[in-house]
Amino acid sequence: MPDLVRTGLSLERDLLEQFDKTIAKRGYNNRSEAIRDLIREHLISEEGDQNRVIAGTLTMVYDHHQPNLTERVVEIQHHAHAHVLAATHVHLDHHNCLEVVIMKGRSAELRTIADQILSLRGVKHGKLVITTTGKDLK
Ligand code: NI
Repeated sequence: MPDLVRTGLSLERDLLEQFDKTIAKRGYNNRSEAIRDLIREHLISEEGDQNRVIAGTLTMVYDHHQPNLTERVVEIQHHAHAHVLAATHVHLDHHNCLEVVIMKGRSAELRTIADQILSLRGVKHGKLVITTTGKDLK
């Protein structure tokens, strides 16, 4: 029997209702197992050789009316100019921007850049997708 720990979390009612609906569709019988799977997925995505040179795309949606946010996003990318190959920005509507930043560098470095941006207030969603540079694949 694994050593189980009970924990609690606070979140918006709407968010929890949406979560319950989506996990029911995917066949989960209970919320705990769905959250355990999310945690495992997160842990796997954090694994790997931190020194391996990878390519990655950071996709994010943010509200450009959030004070200083656009400036901070640009500043972080300038600071990381050696790793940022390109960035594309589209205006989704009056408030929301979608930006994709294409990067290449050591795994740990790209994660740091992504975390700096994703943790900014006003960034609504974002994800770093890591892929190979292709050199190690035939
Ligand atoms: Ni925009």
